[in-house]
Amino acid sequence: MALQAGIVGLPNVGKSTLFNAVSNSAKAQASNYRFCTIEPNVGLVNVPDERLLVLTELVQPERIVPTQIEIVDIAGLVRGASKGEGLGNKFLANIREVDAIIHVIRCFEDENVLRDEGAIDPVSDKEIIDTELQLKDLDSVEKQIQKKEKQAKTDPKAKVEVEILHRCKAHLEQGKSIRSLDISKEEKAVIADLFLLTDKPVLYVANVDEPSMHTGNKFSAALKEAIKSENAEMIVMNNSIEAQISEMDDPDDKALFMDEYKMTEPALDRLIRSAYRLLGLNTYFTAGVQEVRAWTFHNGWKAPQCAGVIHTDFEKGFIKAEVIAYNDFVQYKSEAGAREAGKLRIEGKEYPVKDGDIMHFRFNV
Ligand SMILES: Nc1nc2c(ncn2[C@@H]2O[C@H](COP(=O)(O)OP(=O)(O)O)[C@@H](O)[C@H]2O)c(=O)[nH]1
Ligand SMILES: [Mg+2]
Repeated sequence: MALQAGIVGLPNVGKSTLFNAVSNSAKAQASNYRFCTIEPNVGLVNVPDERLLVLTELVQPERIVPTQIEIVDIAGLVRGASKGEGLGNKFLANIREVDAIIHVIRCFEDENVLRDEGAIDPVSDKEIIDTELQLKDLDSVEKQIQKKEKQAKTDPKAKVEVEILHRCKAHLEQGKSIRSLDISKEEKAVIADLFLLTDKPVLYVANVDEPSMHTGNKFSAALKEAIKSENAEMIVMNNSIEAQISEMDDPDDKALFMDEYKMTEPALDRLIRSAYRLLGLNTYFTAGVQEVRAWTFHNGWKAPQCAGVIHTDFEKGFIKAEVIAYNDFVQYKSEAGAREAGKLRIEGKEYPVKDGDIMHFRFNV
């Protein structure tokens, strides 16, 4: 059910270090929350949300349940992967399964950490990975063109599809990713079942050395410049420090350590929140004395569909929803307080749920 973000990048850029940080921090939370390592390289991690803490203060529930996403460590992408280098095809298949990509790029110098690609060069590193993914997509698109061209002789719909596929092909051949192709929603449906790798939303992690973790460095600056036109987010962080933080069990030690590095929160939290947004996800809450809980829904979902996240019966038997905006709940301190202030709204089937809404569903069974 949880959506997946896959960590990709060249070897020795800090992917596994990042994954370990994710997985350690998830384990640390495990006493309170659900956590499982689904496979050695897949971890389910809580989405950090301040609002959950605020609601907990107000409601004093027995239990707090955050919402989660899955993070996958996808190793083995190297130059030539699209031609099968370094088990390339297997790893590209793994990327096909994820919903979003976290692209880690080395922006630190360290002679002790091996590197095949010469001097540190984040822009060229990014291009190597992009090229492999684009070549693989080109493969998929060309195969599809062959298939559709036969149909196009008799089927006008297939003819239109072939035209769209040719636009994709030309775009990829120019060394561009499908996510930057100017294409309408309807046209996009034609290529949806190809699960093109370069169509997936991407988030860049500039893995910098410790002195640059707050400011970035010349490498991360170059990367930022290179992705300017992509409208993509870039997070500057030091994956080694994150891994160290995640290994600390004692909260006081952790606070002291972070203080020393002038950090107000682990950069990992920022990363997970960004990945969550990248996946197009929002959160609504249920807030009762038994449980304060965060639930994930997709941008644009209406009340019944959101109710279905809790249970399919909630969606099928949906009658109405009682809704309190997060800020109102906080201002009036409780459901009763918000109700008295006239801030509890009754909403029907057409209500588009907003991020932060506190929901109470009424339904028939
Ligand atoms: N100096 C430095 N070394 C790092 C950093 N992040 C990771 N490393 C080291 O780089 C090596 C490769 O890291 P790893 O996470 O295994 O890379 P992967 O191949 O991308 O999974 C390990 O020895 C890490 O300790 C960093 O931010 N700075
Ligand atoms: Mg690794």
